[in-house]
Amino acid sequence: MQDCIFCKIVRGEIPSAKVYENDSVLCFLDVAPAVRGHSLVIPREHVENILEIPEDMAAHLHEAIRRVGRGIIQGLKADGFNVGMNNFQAAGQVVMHAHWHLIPRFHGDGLQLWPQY
Ligand code: D5M
Repeated sequence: MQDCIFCKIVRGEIPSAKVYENDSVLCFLDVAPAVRGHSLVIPREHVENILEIPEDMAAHLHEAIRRVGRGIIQGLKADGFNVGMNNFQAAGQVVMHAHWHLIPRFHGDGLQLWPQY
């Protein structure tokens, strides 16, 4: 996708702070982090949302999310992490290239990411 900002990151046309990559997946730091280490995991191939992700791609993404999550726990000494995804504009998706937010969490950090039900 020519104009997609995450496709431009995949192609190396705009810079990113890469955290992890393999043949099918890329992970880089979010430019507007909720906390230090807030990372985004994306498929290299352009798909808009979770409904468009084929099974084989889902397996690669799942494995990458686990790897980056382990890195957040071990590298940042986080106590936990949130995995979140916005799908479609109504749910807050701004970049229309599927991506997962990985947000490091610390005991007592007071971060409120989603409404409390
Ligand atoms: O979140 C889209 C996220 O993408 C938002 O947290 C900012 C981030 N973003 C946007 N542009 C960039 C670049 N160039 N580098 C890194 N991060 C970026 P959404 O779930 O679509 O609301």
